[in-house]
Amino acid sequence: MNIDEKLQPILDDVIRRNAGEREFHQAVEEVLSSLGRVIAKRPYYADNALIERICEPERQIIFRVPWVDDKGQVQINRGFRVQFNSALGPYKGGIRFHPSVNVGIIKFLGFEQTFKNALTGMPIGGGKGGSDFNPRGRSDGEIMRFCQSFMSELFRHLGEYTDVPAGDIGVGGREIGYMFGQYKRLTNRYEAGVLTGKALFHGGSRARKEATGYGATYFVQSMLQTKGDSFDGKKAVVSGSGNVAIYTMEKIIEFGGKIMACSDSNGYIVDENGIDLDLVKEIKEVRRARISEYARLKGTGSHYIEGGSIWDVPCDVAMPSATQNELTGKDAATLIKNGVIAVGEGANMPSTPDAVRQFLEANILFAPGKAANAGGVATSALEMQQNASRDFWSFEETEGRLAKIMRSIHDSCAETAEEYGAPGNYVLGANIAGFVRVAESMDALGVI
Ligand code: NDP
Ligand code: 2IT
Repeated sequence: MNIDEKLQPILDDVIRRNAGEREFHQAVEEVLSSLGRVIAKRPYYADNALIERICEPERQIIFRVPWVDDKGQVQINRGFRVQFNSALGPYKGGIRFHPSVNVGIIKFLGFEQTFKNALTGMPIGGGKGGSDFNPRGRSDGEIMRFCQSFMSELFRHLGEYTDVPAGDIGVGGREIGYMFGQYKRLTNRYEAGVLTGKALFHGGSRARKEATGYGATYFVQSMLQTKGDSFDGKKAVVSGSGNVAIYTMEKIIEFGGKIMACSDSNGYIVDENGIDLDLVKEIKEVRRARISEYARLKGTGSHYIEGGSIWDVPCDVAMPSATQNELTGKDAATLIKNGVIAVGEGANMPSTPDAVRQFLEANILFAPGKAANAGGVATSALEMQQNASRDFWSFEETEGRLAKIMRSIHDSCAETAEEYGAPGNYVLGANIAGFVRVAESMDALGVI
């Protein structure tokens, strides 16, 4: 990726001051690579260290999370919350529980979240949190005690007008419930707007669970429509089999597509008859088991491949929906060779820079995560709106709003790309449109 000579020193500084934070460097480099055209047109954006300030989190919190496992042993994990930018609203972004979590990963996610949230057009700033806790194989009691300990420190940094977490990898409705329960005990406030992704009876929003996957599918549908095309009859491959992947598959099937494969971190399954989503839901949402179970239970027409790359499975549409850097340059070359026409990132930064470059050079319709997966956080903002007004909307009402928001994000990325001389480049469009909104807001707030 080429970077403007005025922006290179900013990137050099970020790399120097955040040593070893590889994913954070990658996310900053990707955004800065898009901004050369903006400062050429509007040089004042490079004044007053505005871009440097946007690359520096407002606040970073790191804390000890002690808890007792089922054997009575004391365990220690590390908790994080990076409150990245509150120019547009309270910090907003998910919490990730995964053994790989470190400060660099949370910072990359918080940085991406800032622009993503700006793209939604809703009043939310950017933040992200998590822990290196590994939920795999832990009992329900252990998960609850961990969530309670995590919230026992985090609660003092949150609030419906301050910072509003939600789920991410390893954090779903169950974990949000335990964290909300502990927050409520510690504060003696039924402050529903402090967390999103809650159960309906705690003030959760209908369609929040489905929102990220549905939203990503709406975004890809809008891209296909620009070419007079649709999902109908298309073969799709969706990596992962968690929250985002499951509801991406559900919407693609509703739109007439066929899912060829999905995965977890151990391997992937292929089903020539199209993935049976009810079975995937049973395995993942109910039994919390491995995806390899699918081939065992389903039998004919399906098989499981341990390890390997899911991107070897030929498809028209690829939706990486598991984790960062899961789709490499080699995978992109395979997908292009096999005739892929559209790629939509359900996960955050799932394609490596080399993969993104190849997709753009091959003129593949490519939707970057900060635009394509913004439906989750946008629906979180709708949940906050319902909590603030003590209202509950129907599924249809909420999904209708989500669909409109995704259309508007698509159009603003497409129009921005066009305005800056790169029609069809949604990466540039998303980075510039998100940046301009954050920059304008920060500038108007004085030196903050
Ligand atoms: P889940 O925990 O529900 O599912 C994650 C899925 O990805 C699982 O199948 C998991 O497999 C797989 N996975 C996780 N880590 C790895 C890894 N290191 N290598 C290979 N596979 C892996 O998480 P979500 O579906 O919520 O999140 C998926 C992605 O979407 C993340 O990038 C997240 O940041 C992003 N996202 C999530 C949103 C949300 O609302 N939940 C909103 C926007 C983006 P296994 O079970 O084996 O670990
Ligand atoms: O990456 C993301 O956008 C999320 N994990 C959802 C954040 C949210 O606050 O709903």
